[in-house]
Amino acid sequence: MTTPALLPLSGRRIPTLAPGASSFPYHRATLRLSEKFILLLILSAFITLCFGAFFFLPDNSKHKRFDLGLEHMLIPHIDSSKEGRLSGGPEEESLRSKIRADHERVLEEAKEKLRKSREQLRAEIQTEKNKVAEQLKVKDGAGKPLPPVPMPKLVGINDGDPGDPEVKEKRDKIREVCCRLRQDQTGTGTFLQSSYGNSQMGATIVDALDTLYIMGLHSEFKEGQEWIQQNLNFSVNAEVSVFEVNIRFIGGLLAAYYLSGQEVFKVKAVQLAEKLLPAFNTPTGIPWAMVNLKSGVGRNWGWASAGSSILAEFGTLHMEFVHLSYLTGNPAYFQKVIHIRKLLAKMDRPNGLYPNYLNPRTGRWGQHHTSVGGLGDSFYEYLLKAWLMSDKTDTEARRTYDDAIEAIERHLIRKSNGGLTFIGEWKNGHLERKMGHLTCFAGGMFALGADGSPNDKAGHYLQLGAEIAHTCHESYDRTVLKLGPEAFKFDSGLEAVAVRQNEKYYILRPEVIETYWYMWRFTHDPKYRQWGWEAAQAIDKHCRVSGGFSGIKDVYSSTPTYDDVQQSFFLAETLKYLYLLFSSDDLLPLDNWVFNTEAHPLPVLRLGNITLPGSSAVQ
Ligand code: DMJ
Repeated sequence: MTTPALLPLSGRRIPTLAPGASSFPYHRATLRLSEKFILLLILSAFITLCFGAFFFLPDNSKHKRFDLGLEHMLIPHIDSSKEGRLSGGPEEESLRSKIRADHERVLEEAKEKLRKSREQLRAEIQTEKNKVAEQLKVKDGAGKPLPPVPMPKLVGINDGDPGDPEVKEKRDKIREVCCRLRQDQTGTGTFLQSSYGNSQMGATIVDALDTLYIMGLHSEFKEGQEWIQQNLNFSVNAEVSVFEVNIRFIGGLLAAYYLSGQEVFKVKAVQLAEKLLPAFNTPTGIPWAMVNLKSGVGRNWGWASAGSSILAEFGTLHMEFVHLSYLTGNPAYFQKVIHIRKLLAKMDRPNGLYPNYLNPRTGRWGQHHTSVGGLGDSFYEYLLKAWLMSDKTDTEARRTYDDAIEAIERHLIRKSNGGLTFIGEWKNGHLERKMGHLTCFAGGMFALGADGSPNDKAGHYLQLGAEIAHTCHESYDRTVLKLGPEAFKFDSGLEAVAVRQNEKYYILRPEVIETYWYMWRFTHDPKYRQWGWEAAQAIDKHCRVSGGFSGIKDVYSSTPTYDDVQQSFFLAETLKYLYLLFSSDDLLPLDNWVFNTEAHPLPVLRLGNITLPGSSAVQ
């Protein structure tokens, strides 16, 4: 008989037994099977016991079993150093109720989230993301205090008392305007509203700060400082002009820093400058005209020729950016502006003139229009001031200025039939015999640049400055209100008068008074104070309104209508230049201070022994 083969548990085949042979191997296999079965039973009983024990043990023993030293992270309210003291007493009870409360709160929050709209949730997520990004920036060092740098020699922060009581009286009246303006506008609550940018950015208050300081209005200045400390915020979803933000905000903050030594102004200036840097991300490094402060996306004005950037905008960054590199030790700012200069130096210039438009994608000029007024003006001003600000070591800037002015004199400056010197505009090979109020600043620029001009032409440029001052005074004097129009002609028998209705307005601009002040400083001819006083009186008589001062629409009409805007440059420039005109010359002497194009004074950097970061030398 054949015994069926048995398959042991292991699956190994057991040899078949012959009849009469010993059955031992068969028994051994049967026993092994039952042993394993019993072992399995014991094992499962043990596991069941352990499992049960886990559930019946007190809670704190469970924590001990899983103690990987992470409890302070997983359960933040457990202080591991006190763990040994938890023994089922009131402390443990309070811990339990805390955990319970936390769970309930999380549950509530989850329910709350489910009730919110998709947009709300998205906005919340974005806010969280921004917070994390800000924290990371702080970790990366963006929040670190700025490195200490030697303060340039600050000369002439004094009262500037003119001595002469008559002059002093006039000066006091100008100061009163500023003071009264502060009081009026506190009443109406408009002082913090800006005529530029959005209200969170407070253009007027930033632009006015250094004027308050120079006038000795220290409690008003302090108030402004507090507002800036608490409210000035650049993390706004706003598209701003790189140029305007630079000259008004960065210039204003830097001047306030140098005058007062208060760190907050420097820190804010640097924070804002960081927000402008994305504007330089163009194929050529010529910045976009506008940048969104939040997204960093840049673009140009729709009206600019062939998508171009504007000469007076990308060419009016140098002073502030050099100071930013000086104060932070970060070469990025300096590199951006020196790159612009190098790029311009390589370009062909029609008749030696700089067109107002340059395409930042192609690096080519747009329309061949050249102006020393709107769209061109402060580019020339900053070449001269870069040289002055570097303690006259930046000779490349001076050479570029001299070449540009030579071409301007050859092609743009003429005498009218009535003997008035004017600066026209170059449009596609043709001279337009029209001068803008903005162009009137050039009188002051020529006087400022006279010393140091080539071929000993200092006298010539001082004279040119005087002639421009005279022409601009005529443009005021030939109006009904004794305030200058936006643009005036020298054509078809016209001499320094506006023709078109849309050129007859006066918006509290400073350029003419600015030129009077420079001319006063260099000549001390009393007529400049007299002309300045005429303008001050006309402004007070015709532009003053209940909440402050307003632009007017027609300077040839005896019944003025208002535009209802008080430009921030009225406080930054017009009132400041008037005040300086009636002060002594030792208040902010021009050997030590250079005024940016918004009249914010920045100290001369004695670079003789200093090398700016990122440049082997400034030549
Ligand atoms: C100011 O903002 C600056 O002076 C700028 O350069 C051009 N002009 C305005 C005021 O008129």
